[in-house]
Amino acid sequence: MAADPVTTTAPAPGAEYADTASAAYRAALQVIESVEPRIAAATRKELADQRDSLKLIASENYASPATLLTMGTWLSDKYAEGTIGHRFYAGCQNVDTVESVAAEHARELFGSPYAYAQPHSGIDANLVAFWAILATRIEAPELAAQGAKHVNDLSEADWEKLRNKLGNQRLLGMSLDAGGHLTHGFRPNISGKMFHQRSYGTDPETGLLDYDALAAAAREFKPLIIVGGYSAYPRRINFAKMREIADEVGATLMVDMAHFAGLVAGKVFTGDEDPVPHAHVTTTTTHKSLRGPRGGLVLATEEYAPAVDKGCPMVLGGPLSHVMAAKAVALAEARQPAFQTYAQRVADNAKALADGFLKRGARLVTGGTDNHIVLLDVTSFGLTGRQAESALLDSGVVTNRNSIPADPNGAWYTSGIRFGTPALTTRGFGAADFDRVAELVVDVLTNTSPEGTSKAKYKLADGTAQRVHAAAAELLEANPLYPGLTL
Ligand code: DSN
Repeated sequence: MAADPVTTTAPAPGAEYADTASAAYRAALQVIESVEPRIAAATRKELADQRDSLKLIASENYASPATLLTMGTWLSDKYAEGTIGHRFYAGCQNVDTVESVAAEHARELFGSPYAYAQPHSGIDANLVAFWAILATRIEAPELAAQGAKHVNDLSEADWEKLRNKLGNQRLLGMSLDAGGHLTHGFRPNISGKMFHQRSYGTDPETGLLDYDALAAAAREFKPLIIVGGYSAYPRRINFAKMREIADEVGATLMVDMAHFAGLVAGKVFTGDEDPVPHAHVTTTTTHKSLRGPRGGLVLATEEYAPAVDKGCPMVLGGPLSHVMAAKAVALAEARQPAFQTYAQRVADNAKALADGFLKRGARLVTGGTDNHIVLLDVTSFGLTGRQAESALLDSGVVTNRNSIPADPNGAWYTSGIRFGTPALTTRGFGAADFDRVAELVVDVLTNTSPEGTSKAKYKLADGTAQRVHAAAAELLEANPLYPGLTL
């Protein structure tokens, strides 16, 4: 295997590798074209668009050709509900191999006693975790108390009692506007409906996670589950401290590391900042900073592993065996030393981007970053997040709008733009490039003005989009995506 097939932080892939991948994609596109040319065209166009834009969405990345190619096979055609060696269908011996290899790489990479590679996404991984915690903490003791082995052994009355118990548990998670995820107890999401939920947030002055307020909320609310982790918080978290709080109130600590799994895998977050040794259950996606295929993973202690292992068909549909295979390939890549170099560069580049904004007078939530996220408060430019996001897109800068703490514009229009460095770091961008990105973003935003009282409409000063597109093109050409890959 080439040391690092995507990033230029490691020896670039040899021409042979690029030629082989090019031939594979050309052949695949020809086959697709013969059935539905519009899909072949959209697939080609997507590569061109991704090559030609500054991808700064914090949750996106570029997977290696090996990872991508692994998904296009007949492994997709096999049903394999159940778990390794215990399936509801015959003929799953090769899927067993695939899932075992993916789980083995995940266990080794993250130092976890158990890994579950089946979740199709991060939300699925969180649902598996929730139900595994409920099964372990609520259902199993109730069955034992009734002398039953299985829920089907319960009388109707005891079953009703158990269902009421399962449906009346408490969850404490980070609020959406402080950077938490929808599945951390946001009321419109299933997590806010299946649990009595309460949120913890950040200090209004510093924007930093307030551990004392979190401990006070945990003591008062006594949740079954405390969820750690975030989608839009630009700082590291002390998971040892979170575990102490969870232990004090008898809660299970579940950490959703979807965003920063690459920084954990790459040993940028170690000790108290590595959630895996501290959490009872850790969930992640595989496609963000971890740079794998779209999908999820659950890691767990031995106590929770048996319940997590029942994720399919309890919560999940049949596993996507072709994607589990790609997870195995991407996790094997993440175990290479080059991935640690990559992960450190992701964090260094975020700092360079934040410094680039600060020196140009922009306001950042928490005043900076120490992970892969930079959250820019665009009210300082007189804009909503929606206006800023659109003006940046017109200029070839792809981001997403995001709420900021106590957001005056609500969750739809928002007041923030979230930036992330994983994708452009994969292309080879360094600190100087990210400083230039900050300059281009500030150029766009200072040349954008709201139209009337609309929170969506805006006007971009003449020539801005063209100027920024041209400058971005120089950066992108110097750091090509999939160098040598031609379709
Ligand atoms: N969509 C992911 C993100 O952008 O952070 C979370 O689900």
